[in-house]
This record gives sequence, structure tokens and C-alpha cells, in this order.
Amino acid sequence: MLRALIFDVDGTLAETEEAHRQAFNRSFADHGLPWEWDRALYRLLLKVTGGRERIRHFLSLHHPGRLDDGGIEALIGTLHTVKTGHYTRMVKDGGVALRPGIRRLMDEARAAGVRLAIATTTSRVNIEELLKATLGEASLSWFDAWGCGEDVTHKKPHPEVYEVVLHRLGLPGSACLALEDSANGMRAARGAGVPVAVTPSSYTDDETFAGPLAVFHDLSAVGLADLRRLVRGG
Ligand code: XBP
Ligand code: MG
Repeated sequence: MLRALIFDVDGTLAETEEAHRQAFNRSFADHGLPWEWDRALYRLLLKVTGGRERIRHFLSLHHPGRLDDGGIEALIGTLHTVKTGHYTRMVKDGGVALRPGIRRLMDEARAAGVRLAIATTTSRVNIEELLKATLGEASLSWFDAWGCGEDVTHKKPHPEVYEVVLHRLGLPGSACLALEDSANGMRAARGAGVPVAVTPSSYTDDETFAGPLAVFHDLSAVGLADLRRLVRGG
């Protein structure tokens, strides 16, 4: 029986990655760094989850010598903090909308007593601002369990964030369904024994997904009854 829906955030609740990309670039410019992540490069960099990890990955590919600088970890931390400030301002200003069907699915689940949870790689403040800007302040209390970047040692595709969320929900993975947009997210959920439905986003629509229960173009025509049927297996 389906007891909880576990939502990924970036790419699943909303097409956030374009705002993340612009926020990274603004932070680089603020620090006088001539780095500019265009869409094609960002698509490749997204294979590494986590903002600080992504900057490190970029350096390893394009400026490997910088990784030997004594102050590089401090610089990466500062760049990421400033990037988060830019990102949350964009979200507060209404720059990111929910993807189709998300609001209705949450309403349906809450009305039916199916619990809601979040399992993401991004920072808690980013999720709070996104929920407040798109669903209103009260929506913060709709979620019984949050798993965020700060809560784990290993980010997706490692299953840790899902393990944290299952522990906080007090449910086995088989009683939940994860909604994810990426292969990394799908692997994380499956690694924790959580069945997954995938809805690719504009930055993951070229990925191949092995093993989800279903792949939906978006969730506009997907109801709770459809998700229950998926988990039951027919
Ligand atoms: C998305 C990510 C994040 C965001 C940036 O993961 O990989 O790193 O791109 O956010 P998910 P931060 O879809 O699992 O939420 O800079 O805060 O890491
Ligand atoms: Mg995602």
C-alpha cells in the first residue's frame, strides 16, 4: 500500500536548474572569475550532484591546477554561499514555477492521507524558498520528512538521502514512491529500496533510465490512483 510520496526537488518539483546555472555564473562574476557555464556545459556538470561538488568537478576538468591551491576549498565554499544567495533571490522573485501536476498531486495525496516527503541534494534554504514562493508558507508543514544536502555525507546517486527520509518517516521503502527527474536520483531511490517514477526535466531529457516503474513526460495527467496502481503492480 502506498503510504508516502517522496519528492525530489530540482528538476522534479520545478525546472530549477536554469536558475541554479545562472546563480553559479553570477557568483563567479562577483569574484572576478572568468568562468561561464553555458547550457551544454551545465548539462555535463549536472552528472555530479551538489553545488560545491559540481564546482570541484568543473575545476578538475577545466582548471585542474586550481585544485592544488591552498585556499581552494575556502573559495569553493564562498562561491557556493554567494551562489545560494543569488538562487534564493531569483526564487523569491518568482523566477521558478512548479512543474505541471505537482500541486494537484500533493493536494490529492494530502486529502487521501498519503504522506509527503522530500529527498534532495540541494540545501534546505533553497527548498524552503521554493516551497514558500510556489505553494505558500503553510506548505512547509505539509512534508513529514525532509532529507537535504546538509543531512548526508554522500549525495545522490548514493542512497543515503533516501535512507534518512525512510528513517524519519518510519516506513519501509516498499510503502513509498519516489518521484525523480534524473538517473542519479533514480539510482539513489532504488538503492534504498524505494520504487521510482521518473519525469525527466529539460536538463535530464537525454538520460536513459533503467528500472523505474514508469517514465512520465510530466505529471499533468498523472493522478494518485495511477501512482497507487504502479506501486501495486497493476
Ligand atoms: C540537484 C542538484 C543540486 C542543484 C544545486 O539535485 O544536484 O546540486 O543542482 O543545488 P536534486 P546546490 O535534483 O536531487 O535536488 O548548489 O544547493 O547543491
Ligand atoms: Mg532532480
